[in-house]
Amino acid sequence: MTEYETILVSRPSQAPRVALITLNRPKALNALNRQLMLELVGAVTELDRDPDVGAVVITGSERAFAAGADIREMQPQGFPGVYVDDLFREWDRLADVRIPLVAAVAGHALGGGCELAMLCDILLAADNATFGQPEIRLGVIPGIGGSQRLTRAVGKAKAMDLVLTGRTMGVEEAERSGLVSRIVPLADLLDEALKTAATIAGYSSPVVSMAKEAVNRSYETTLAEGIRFERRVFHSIFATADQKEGMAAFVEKRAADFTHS
Ligand code: CO8
Repeated sequence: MTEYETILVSRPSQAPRVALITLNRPKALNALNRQLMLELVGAVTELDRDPDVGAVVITGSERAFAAGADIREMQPQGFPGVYVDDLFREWDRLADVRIPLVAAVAGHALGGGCELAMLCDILLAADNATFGQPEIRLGVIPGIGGSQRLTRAVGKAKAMDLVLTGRTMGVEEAERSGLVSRIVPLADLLDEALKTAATIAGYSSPVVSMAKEAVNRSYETTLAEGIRFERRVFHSIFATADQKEGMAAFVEKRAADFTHS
């Protein structure tokens, strides 16, 4: 496995077919600098191609999932540089992977940290998690999709409130607003995230990816197109061995043994 400096990648024994990525810049509250972005995107892309991995958990520390893009790194930059480098563009690659990403969020998830959590497919949050897009306080706006994904997740009223005031919201409000999938006690967060990921990884990988693709399609198209897309994908699944196995197992009253094919 590739060696990284800003993240830790492991394969926890209690969660078969699951990889765990831990953001690891504790002194900077996991601020997302360029190196971390490249390492994280590289690791996820590699895991996406690994047939032995069916889901990925991304987590931070108990104090911070990530306190945003690295302000110290951004501070000296000027327009031509950020434009030519297309600063933050790499993050988009996380939205393109087929493998499900489970965010296990504790502590601060601010700015780019909130945006990274929103790039994941399922967001489990510890009871100490806080969310916000405080960029306005720094004289900028969200730059990793926050103005778009937050608005789709929580609606215009709440997104405007957060993006224009820069205030932070607690986990209860975040769950009520539809940003968070589930709240979990801090002590159970990682176990619960690994369990969730292992459940997903136990299903048929191609079918899981199709389910993810179908849900994501709802963001990009009309209802009628989305429903046509879903039905075509649904029909195509009848060409998989896992559809045969899943339905046979139900009829025969036994557990399904998916082969991811
Ligand atoms: N970047 C760099 N370093 C950070 C960041 C950050 N985002 N957040 C925290 N740190 C560092 C601090 O500088 C400090 O370092 P040091 O010990 O060397 O001084 C260390 O982490 C610990 O932080 P604090 O002492 O501040 O810890 P507190 O517990 O007192 O406060 C907070 C925690 C509230 C999270 C506070 O650190 C904070 O407000 N952080 C910044 C949050 C923020 O504004 N995030 C948004 C960043 S901008 C962004 O994400 C998208 C930008 C899009 C721009 C688009 C351009 C194209």
